[in-house]
Amino acid sequence: MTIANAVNEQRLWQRHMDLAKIGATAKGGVNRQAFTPEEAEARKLLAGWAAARGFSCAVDDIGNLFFRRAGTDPDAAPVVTGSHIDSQPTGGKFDGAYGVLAGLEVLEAAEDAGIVTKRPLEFVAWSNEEGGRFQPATMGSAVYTGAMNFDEMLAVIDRTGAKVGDLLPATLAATPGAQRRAFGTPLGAYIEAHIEQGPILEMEDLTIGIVTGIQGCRWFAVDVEGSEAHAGTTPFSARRDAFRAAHAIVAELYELTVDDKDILRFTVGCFEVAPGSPNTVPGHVYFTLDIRHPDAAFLKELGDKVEDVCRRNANGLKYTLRETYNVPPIKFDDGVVGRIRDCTKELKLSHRDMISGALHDAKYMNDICPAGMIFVPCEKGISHNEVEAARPADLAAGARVLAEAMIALANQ
Ligand code: HGY
Ligand code: MN
Ligand code: MN
Repeated sequence: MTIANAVNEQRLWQRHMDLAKIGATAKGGVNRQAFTPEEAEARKLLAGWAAARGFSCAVDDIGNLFFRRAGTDPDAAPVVTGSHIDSQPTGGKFDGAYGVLAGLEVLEAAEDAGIVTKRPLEFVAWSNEEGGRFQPATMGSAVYTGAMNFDEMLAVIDRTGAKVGDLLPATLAATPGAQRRAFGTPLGAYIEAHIEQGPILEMEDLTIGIVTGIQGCRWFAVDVEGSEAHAGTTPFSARRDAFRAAHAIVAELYELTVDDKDILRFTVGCFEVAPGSPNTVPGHVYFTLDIRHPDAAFLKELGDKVEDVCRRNANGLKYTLRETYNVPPIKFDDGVVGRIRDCTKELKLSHRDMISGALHDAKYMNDICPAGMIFVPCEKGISHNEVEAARPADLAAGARVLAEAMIALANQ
């Protein structure tokens, strides 16, 4: 039996439905943000499934959670797949969950088919991939490779002041039997499966996206300090209106980011006005910027203009600008990408090459080992939304490509 034949579509689908019960929202999505009790619960469920098949479990100090099926050479670096089980506040059932559960399916299919590999096979759930609550995103994978500093990440706080370092013990306690793994433990290769999160595969009626790279991304957080004042009595000349300044900054950035080709992405995802009373001139505004483009030079030039835009529009008010995330575009390993393409062709699945608009932990793995990604379609390309949907057959097709590619790499 080939591993592709052993991939079980129904089992893979049911695992998604079961995992999505943890943090389920009324609109059919999930709210399972990083380092919450819900995410810890999801870790336990995953660990139970893996233990039932005899896979060993390891965790590192930031909570990256690894499951291993042994190979014949215990000293060989594993072939690893995975993604994340944390979600956006209004997330879907598939973003991240698919990559983790496809990994579990590959290891289970290898068991079912009695396949022996030289290298161990592993799947991993990376910590805090989304970054919606704690910035930066892809925190777990970036700390693992050394691209981000562990101690600095422990000090990161959310908008309520909750600190990563204070929440980590509860996350780690979800898998008490796990071995401790050191950051940077070598990987032989890494392939991540993910829903596309965009409309191209569905529009072109294709099953597999062979991901050749990821576009670049820069995040900024801006605080503007004004003074509260009475909305009825304070003349404009006497106001220090934090909203008016923040609005001017954002308005100029929207103008700067007009792109006829619709390649550039620009998002103001958070915008908090304080104290939030109709009849008080706002004394403080906090907002975030997410800017993305596949061209490194373009992204650098545009991102570097943000400081100037803030200064010119702050209207004399004090502001602070912090860059919270800076990820240049990357290209995946030709060998891994070629392997994924070959396996897709052997399985006679329709496909195309594409670059990823979204970020993924595979970006950081690409820095330390040969890496690549597999995309499958999602309905109407909708993601970071509770209605996010994908078809069981497409999820299984992606898992089959992943399984064949991993087995091939695990015998190298
Ligand atoms: O932001 C991203 O692209 C990813 O979904 N975390
Ligand atoms: Mn994701
Ligand atoms: Mn996401």
